[in-house]
Amino acid sequence: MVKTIHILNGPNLNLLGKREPEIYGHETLADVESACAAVAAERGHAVRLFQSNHEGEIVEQIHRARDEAAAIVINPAAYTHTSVAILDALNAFEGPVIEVHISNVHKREAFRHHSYVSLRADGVIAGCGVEGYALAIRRVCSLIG
Ligand code: CA2
Repeated sequence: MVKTIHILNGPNLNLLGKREPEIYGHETLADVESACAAVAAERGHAVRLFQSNHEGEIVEQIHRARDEAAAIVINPAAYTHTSVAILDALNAFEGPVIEVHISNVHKREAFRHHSYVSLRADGVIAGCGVEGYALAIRRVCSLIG
C-alpha cells in the first residue's frame, strides 16, 4: 500500500535557493520535493510538501497529517526554537517524525541550540544541507515499512 509522507516547512523556507545561498544552498523547495519523491518512490511511497510562514497553519497541517500521513518530516525553521504549539501538535501525531535542519544549528547562535520539536522527534538531521530531507525520507521509509 502506498503511504504518504508529509514534508512540512516553516517560515522563510519559501526563499530557499533564492536568498542566502552561502547558508542554505542553491536548491529550491521544488527541488527538495522532487528529490524526496524519488527516494520515497524507490520504496513505493509518496510525499507531499507544504510550507507556511504562519505557526497556526503549520499546527493545522500537522492535524491533517493525523489522517493523511504515515510519517512527518519537518523543518520548523525559526519555530523550532520557540513553538510549544507545534510540539503539542506533533505529540498528537502517532507516526514517525524526523526533524531536519539544513544548516548545522549547533555551529550557529546559542538560541538555535534548543529545539522544542526535538522533544518529540524520533530523529534529527542537521547540517547536511537540503540532502538532509532525502536522508530523513529514507529513514521514515525504514520505519513505516
Ligand atoms: O537550518 C535550518 O534549516 C533552519 O531550520 C533554518 C531556519 C532557522 O531559523 C533555523 O534556526 C535553522 C531559517 C529558515 C530561513 O530560510 C531561508 C532560506 C533562504 C533564504 C533565507 C531564509
